[in-house]
Amino acid sequence: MPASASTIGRYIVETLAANGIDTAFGIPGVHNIELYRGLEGAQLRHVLARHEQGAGFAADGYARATGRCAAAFVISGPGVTNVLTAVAQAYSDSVPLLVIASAPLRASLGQAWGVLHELRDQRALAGQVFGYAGGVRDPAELPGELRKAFAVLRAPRPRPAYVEIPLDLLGAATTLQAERFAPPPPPAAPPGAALEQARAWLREAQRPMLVLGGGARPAGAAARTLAEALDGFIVTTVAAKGCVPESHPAQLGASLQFRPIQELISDADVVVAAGTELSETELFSTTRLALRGRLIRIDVDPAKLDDHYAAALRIGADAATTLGALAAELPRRQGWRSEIGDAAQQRARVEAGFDAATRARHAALQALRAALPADGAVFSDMTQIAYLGNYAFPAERPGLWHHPAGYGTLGYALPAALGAKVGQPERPLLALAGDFGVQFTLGELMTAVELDLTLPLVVWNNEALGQIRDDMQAAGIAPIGVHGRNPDFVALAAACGAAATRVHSPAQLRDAVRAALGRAGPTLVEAVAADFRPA
Ligand SMILES: Cc1ncc(C[n+]2csc(CCOP(=O)(O)OP(=O)(O)O)c2C)c(N)n1
Ligand SMILES: [Mg+2]
Repeated sequence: MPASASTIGRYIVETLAANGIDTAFGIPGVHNIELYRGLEGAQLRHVLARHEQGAGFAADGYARATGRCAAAFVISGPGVTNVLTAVAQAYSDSVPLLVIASAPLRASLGQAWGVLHELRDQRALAGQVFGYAGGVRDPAELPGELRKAFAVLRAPRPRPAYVEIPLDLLGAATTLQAERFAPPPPPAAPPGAALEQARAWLREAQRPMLVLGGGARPAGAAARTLAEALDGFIVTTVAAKGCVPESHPAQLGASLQFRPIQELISDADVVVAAGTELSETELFSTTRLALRGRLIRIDVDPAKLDDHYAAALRIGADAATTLGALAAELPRRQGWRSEIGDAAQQRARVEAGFDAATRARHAALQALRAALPADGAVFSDMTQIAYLGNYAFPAERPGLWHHPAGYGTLGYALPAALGAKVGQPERPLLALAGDFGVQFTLGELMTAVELDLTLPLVVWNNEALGQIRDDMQAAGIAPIGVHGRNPDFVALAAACGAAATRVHSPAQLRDAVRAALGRAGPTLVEAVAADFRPA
């Protein structure tokens, strides 16, 4: 077929490009090669991943860094099942990414013929994990399916979306023309009566507390004004980290995991929870906050106005607009912050509980902060240093610290950082993973080498599945399955064509990361945790 002929595959690529998608992370296979026909001339860059899970995480990191959606191209069957873990991660953190998958021949679907890459019901499987899972059996359905997928990607609370196309359709000729789908309507304005009620409660409140989640990331300025007027406190989830500068006297940071802060929230007489599901993933040692005050929930997602935390007042609107409207009409007055001490004092209470191992991790996090310029960002994995970093990595603005908070997936950091770097080549970024978690997706180091990405990969090596070892110890369980053998990380990275170094102190870590940020290509920096001392 001449390259100029239009096929379903080309129509899809052109539709993605027309709707602002400029990057697809993927792995081609015999089922989806028609998606690649003519790709060399399209407005869409393809990045070859080493595993579909890596492609999914990369698309997630791309979206978190840039605020724009990327695609993942995967084959039927194993390509789909491999990407699902990354999709579940993106779903739980409300991150958009678009998966375009092939499916086997239409005639074979649901027939159990045992065709290549067969799943019993691939689309139904995807439907359990994506925000929208569409599929076409007739080309005429394709524009509608893509439109529905983009509506989910662009929704006020975005989710990942999926469209599958059987392989016998992908290469078929078509007259369909790529179109730009209209953006979704803006969310509804907060109702006046609800705003009045909220103001009345806030005017009376002695101990007001704002809890800001990912949906309130753009609401930092309004939240700050409101907290100042009320003399109250702000706590954020990890997704909202830094949306109000963490040095602000009202800002307790992403500290929901700590008992003194949970108690402070219990003591509050009004809690304004904006753009957050108050998830147990933030709380670590408990599954539920004990709220005694009035709870006002603000969310664009109606399901989050009233779940296992029943709200006294539900405002189904955007956090920035609502907090802005509340802040505009509240007079400044004295509240509990002046009485019990500002955020610095509350943080000191939290940090007084840190043991020596935690303080050593703290020193390493300070070194990472010192090595990065002000806009430098971290993509972290499920590792002890990152659980602390969720709180302790200083963030004066949003978007500096990314973590697989909602689904808690090992192997996130490296591919997500890689995807972010593809989206923002000028932005200084690093990946931070544990010695075990990094091995889940270490194959993506080759992707970073191939793309010559300036990307430090810091491996916090405590020679263990450290958190699980500590949990077993605390539970009186013998430490089985928590001391896997590690590779020589430095030699392994060198064999991949990356630079690599081993460090033993915060100062060495800082200098190694600085050097890594100054060279082309990735650098693995192995931090020997046992040698790190408290500051
Ligand atoms: C995909 C997946 N499998 C298993 C787990 C459970 N898990 C959470 S942390 C962890 C240990 C990670 O070890 P490492 O990366 O070395 O980090 P450390 O706790 O030692 O800092 C495990 C197995 C998980 N979160 N995700
Ligand atoms: Mg470890």
